[in-house]
Amino acid sequence: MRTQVGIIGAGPAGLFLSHLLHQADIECVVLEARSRAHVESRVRAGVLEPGTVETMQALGVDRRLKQSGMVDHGLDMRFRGRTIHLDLPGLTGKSVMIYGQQEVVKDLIAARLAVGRPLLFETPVVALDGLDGDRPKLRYRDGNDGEERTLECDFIAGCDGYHGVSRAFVPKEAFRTYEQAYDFAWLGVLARAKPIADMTYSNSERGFALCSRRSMEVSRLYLQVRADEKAEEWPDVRFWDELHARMYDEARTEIAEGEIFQRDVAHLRAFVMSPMQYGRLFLAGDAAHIVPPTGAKGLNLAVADARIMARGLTEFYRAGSRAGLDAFSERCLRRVWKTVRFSTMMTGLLHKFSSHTALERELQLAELAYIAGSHAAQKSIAEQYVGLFGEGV
Ligand code: RFL
Ligand code: PHB
Repeated sequence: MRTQVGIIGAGPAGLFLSHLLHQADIECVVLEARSRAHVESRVRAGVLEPGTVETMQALGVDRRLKQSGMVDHGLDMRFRGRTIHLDLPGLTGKSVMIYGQQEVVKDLIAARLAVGRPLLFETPVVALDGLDGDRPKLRYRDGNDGEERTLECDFIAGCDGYHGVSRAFVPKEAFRTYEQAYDFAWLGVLARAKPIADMTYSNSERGFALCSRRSMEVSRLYLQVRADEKAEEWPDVRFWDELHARMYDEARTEIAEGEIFQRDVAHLRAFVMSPMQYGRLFLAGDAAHIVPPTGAKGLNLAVADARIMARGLTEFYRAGSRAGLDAFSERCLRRVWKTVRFSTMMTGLLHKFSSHTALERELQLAELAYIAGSHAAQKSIAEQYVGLFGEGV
C-alpha cells in the first residue's frame, strides 16, 4: 500500500486530520489499533471551544452537534460555600459547547466511512521506518489476517495518543520532554440524573469536584481521588455522599442523584514533547502533549494541531513549499505552552494538594476570593476557557 499521508490513530487528532486532508484533496490512510466499538465508546472530554465547533461546521460534520450539543454560557467555581459565576458571553462574547468526545468521534468515523476513504480498525502500527528520508514507511499488523504489512507514505502523522508508538521511533537526541505527574486522579462517572444548570468546579477541604453534563438527562461528574484508587472503590452511595459534601450541597437539594452507568479513573499529568516533529513524522494531540483536564483543553488542542498540520501539508502539495511543515511544531507549541500554563493554573487553583502548607492553602483560597471580586481576573479566566488563541498564536 502507498498513500500521501499515513495517519496513526483514530482519536480526535487523527480523525480531524483525515477530514481536513480529504477536504484539501490529499490522500491519507488512517490505521487504528482498537476496534470501532472500542474507539466510539471511550468516554472522555466534553467541552468544545468555538474553534473546534467551527472546524466541525467547516467539515460538514456538525449535523448531530447542532441537534444535541448544548451551549454552555456559564462557568462556576465554588470555594468555602461561595460561588463565582463567570458569564462567558458577557466576559468574552463567546461560549463553549458541551458535546461528548465519543459523539465527535462517532460523527467523524461515520463521515469518513461514508465517503469511502480508508480507515482501518484493529490495525496496530508496530514500527516506523525511514523518517529522515523521502519515503517513510509504517509497518502495521493487518486486522484481517494478522500479517505484518507496510504502508509507504510521503508523510506520517503520529496521532496515536500518549501511549502510542510514534514517539518511540524518534531518536532520543532529536527532542526533549517536559513532564509533571500529579499524585491525584479524577474519578469520572456518567449518571442518569438531571444536571445542575452551570458547569461547576469546586474547591473543598475534602478535595476537588466537578459537575458537568452530557444531556438534559445525563450528568458527567468528577471527584479528585488518590492516583492509586480504583473506580470500584467508589460504590454509588459513597460517590454521592462525597459529591454532595464537596459541592457544599449538604442538604442534598441541588445535585440530583441517579443510576451511575459508567465510571473510570484518569490520571493527571502535564507533558510536552518539543519539537513535535522529526523528518517526515509530525505528531499531534496527546501523542505530543498532555494537559491536566481542569481547563477542558486536550481535545481542543488536538484539533488545533490537526488544523496546523493540514495547512502545512496543503501548502506542500499545492505550492511545493515546506515552510508550513517546517514551522509546524513552533506554531503548535505556542498554543500548547499557553494551554499547559492555563490548565496547570486551574489545577493548582481548584485541587487539594497533600504537599500544601497551611499558608499555601490560604493563598489558594485568597486567589479564589480575589477572582470572586475582580472583573479583570474573571475575564482572564473566561477568555482562556473559551479558547484564547486564533490560528496564528
Ligand atoms: P486519543 O484520543 O488518545 O487517540 C489516539 C488513538 O490512537 C490509537 N493508537 C494506535 N493506533 C494504531 N497503532 C498504534 N500503535 C496505536 N497506539 C494508539 C488509540 O487506540 C487511539 O484511538 O488521542 P488524540 O486523538 O490526541 O485526542 C486527545 C483527546 O482524546 C484528549 O486530549 C482529551 O480527551 C482530553 N480531555 C479533554 N479535552 C478537552 O478538550 N475538553 C475536555 O472537556 C476534556 N476532558 C479529557 C477530559 C481527558 C480525560 N481523561 C480521560 C484523561 C476529561 C478526561 C477525564
Ligand atoms: C467534561 O464535561 O467531561 C469536562 C468538563 C470540564 C473539564 C473536563 C471535563 O474541565
